[in-house]
Amino acid sequence: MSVLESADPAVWESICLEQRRQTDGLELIASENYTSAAVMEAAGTVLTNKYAEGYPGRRYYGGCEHVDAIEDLARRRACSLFDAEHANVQPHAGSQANMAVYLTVLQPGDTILALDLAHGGHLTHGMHLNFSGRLYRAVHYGVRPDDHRIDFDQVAALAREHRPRLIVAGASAYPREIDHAKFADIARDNDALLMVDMAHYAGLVAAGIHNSPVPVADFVTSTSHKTLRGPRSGFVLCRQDRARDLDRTVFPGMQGGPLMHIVAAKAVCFAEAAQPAFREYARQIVENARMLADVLQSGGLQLASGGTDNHLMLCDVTSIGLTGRIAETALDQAGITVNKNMIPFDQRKPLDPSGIRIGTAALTTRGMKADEMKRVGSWILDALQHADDTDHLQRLRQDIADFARCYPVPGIDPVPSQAGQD
Ligand code: DSN
Repeated sequence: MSVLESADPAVWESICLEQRRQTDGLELIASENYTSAAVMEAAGTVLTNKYAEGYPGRRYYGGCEHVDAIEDLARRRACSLFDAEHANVQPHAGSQANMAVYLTVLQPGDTILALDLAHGGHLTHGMHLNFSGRLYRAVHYGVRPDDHRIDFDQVAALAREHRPRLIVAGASAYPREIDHAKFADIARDNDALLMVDMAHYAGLVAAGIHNSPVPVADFVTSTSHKTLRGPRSGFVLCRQDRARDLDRTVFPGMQGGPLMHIVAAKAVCFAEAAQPAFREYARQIVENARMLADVLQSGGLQLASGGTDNHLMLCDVTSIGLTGRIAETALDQAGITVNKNMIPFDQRKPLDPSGIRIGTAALTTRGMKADEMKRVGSWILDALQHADDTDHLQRLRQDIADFARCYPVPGIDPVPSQAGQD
């Protein structure tokens, strides 16, 4: 019996059930992944006990010599991985990373120009209920109606018209490679700063598969837990001349003590992402996404932009008579986890949109390749075609669990197959 099991059986039980869900299902949420056992171990250490307000060598607490070494490692590794001059690894998550940049360079009421949430942007890119939309004047560009690619003519026209202080590139639901240099040209032409939120595709950038925003952006923000496969957290990269202002914004400007156990886990993640094996992993994510997209399109699903260049795809399930909410629920019943999502120019509402978003980073971590994607794709189609047949979805769930258990989740002992059982 574990310590937690005896100390708090209720929490323990839910963790066990979640572990089982993660091993027995097909995790296709585009922003999720499975960390390595080493990252997980670092995140669950005594470092959670330590306060370390400040920065290495300049802390407001004693006893920081070891966490200083860890934060220094994390910063150096982040800079080396992304070829950046400065890294702040203290933001607790991607939202805080974005907030740090906004508070560094913007005053309340300043204008930001960012991708519309309904076209693949993020809440922190100026959504009206989010701090970013409440503190700043957000103007949004979108994708083109014909090919669902970023409409750079519109970006340039809006920049000329509104003279934003900051242009934000990057997306949460955009299946194509983003041309950072084009954004940088528009920013330069309009005396704007450029921030790239690469949270979704940071792993692809680290592996050299997606063009890097670091050489052309004033600030690059990211999470560490999506394609980068680290702990749930965030970080910011910038040039040396912005470092002091950025650091002062993060602490004392908006956060107190950094989560040093998570900073340590980020350090581990950055080292892992610098390995040749990670480059191969990232290449496989993209290959898997292309294969899955092909299978789904062959089965009658329409994909925004007609396919994918990265780790994710946006499927219009109204093309087979469903809604995003119904599709998400049916897939969940079958043990396939996705999220409902708006598609560009969606006529439906966010809580029941026309699409679902699917990503391949997590299944690729489990060692799945193109052949497995064919199987996964046909299960997705099967579940969607039987969205109102609970018995069918339950049978699929059993087949999927038997299959999924053959692909280990890092750090979790293999679960014996339950083939033949109820
Ligand atoms: N909420 C995340 C996603 O799912 O894309 C972005 O931060």
